[in-house]
Amino acid sequence: MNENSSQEAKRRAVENLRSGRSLDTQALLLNIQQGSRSALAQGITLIETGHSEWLADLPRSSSKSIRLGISGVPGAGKSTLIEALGMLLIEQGHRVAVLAIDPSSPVSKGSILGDKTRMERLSMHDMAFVRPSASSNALGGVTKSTREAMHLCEFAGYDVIIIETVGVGQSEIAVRAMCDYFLLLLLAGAGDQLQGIKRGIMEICDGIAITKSDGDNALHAQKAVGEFASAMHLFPTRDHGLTPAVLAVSALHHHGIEALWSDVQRVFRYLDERGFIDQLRKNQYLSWLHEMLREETILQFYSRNAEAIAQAESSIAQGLSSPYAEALKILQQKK
Ligand SMILES: Nc1nc2c(ncn2[C@@H]2O[C@H](COP(=O)(O)OP(=O)(O)O)[C@@H](O)[C@H]2O)c(=O)[nH]1
Ligand SMILES: [Mg+2]
Repeated sequence: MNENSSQEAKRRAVENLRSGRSLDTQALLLNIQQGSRSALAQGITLIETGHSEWLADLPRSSSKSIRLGISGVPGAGKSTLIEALGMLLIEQGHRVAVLAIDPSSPVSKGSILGDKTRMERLSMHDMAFVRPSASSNALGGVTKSTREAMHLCEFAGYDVIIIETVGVGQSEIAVRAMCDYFLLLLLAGAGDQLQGIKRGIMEICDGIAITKSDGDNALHAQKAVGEFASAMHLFPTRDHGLTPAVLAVSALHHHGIEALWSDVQRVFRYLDERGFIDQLRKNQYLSWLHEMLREETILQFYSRNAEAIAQAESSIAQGLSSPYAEALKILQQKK
């Protein structure tokens, strides 16, 4: 019953937003388009708190930004690399947006603050937008809010979108589906190199960067590059036929960052020329449609049948009826 009333509250909030505040969101969209970073941040906050209906006014994106996903365990050097790469891209005239996904909420609070300081130069820069999102707060899931935030960033004129994600699992797969290039960061000398890596993640990445290739670690990193490069041939080739590049980088010493970006561009160009990028964008729009339909259908169903569901809950709790019988009864009601 609690569930129903909170869903009802969300519905009401959404209704308010639709009717009363539609003018505000028009203005918000205009400000975002004109490059206001605070408007963009506000827009993403709305999305993350479950208010994304106003995105109906967002024109379909015609921009072909480069979407780069970066994954690796905490401490692998993601944020430091993104800062270095982001600054390089800005020098080249790009506008860079960084969205971070961290599904582990209590732990992430600290690391999110850490990220903010680690991307200090980038987040201060006029040509960059850094959002260390606490997406655990996001209603409707990490994927949905990140995808919507990404589109909003593109609407705001950012032409490189970097999505930082932690760990291996569901969020990796989701981010992979959203990105044109998926980069896996690995630390040399962090235990059993090949054995420790999940096959799955190797099969979905477009490139591997061995991080912190500097000082005493440089030799280890070079060795790891050789090992991984030959190991890549043990994996089936990606459906587009490219073998992932393996590179050594040092974000601290700005080593290998240009080479990394060249590889991203190489892969993007290859995919674009063969129509893969357009296909990817189309598929994303389709899954966006279906996710929204699913979500809205569930909300509507629960709201329409609130009374019957409450009755069913009570008779199941009292042992008078089975969930199966009650569910059938509700589903068969004509409304
Ligand atoms: N020596 C060295 N240390 C690095 C490099 N990149 C990151 N680090 C350090 O590794 C730690 C974790 O980096 P961070 O970027 O926060 O990793 P994240 O958790 O993957 O985002 C920090 O103390 C960084 O200073 C690098 O290229 N060389
Ligand atoms: Mg980080």
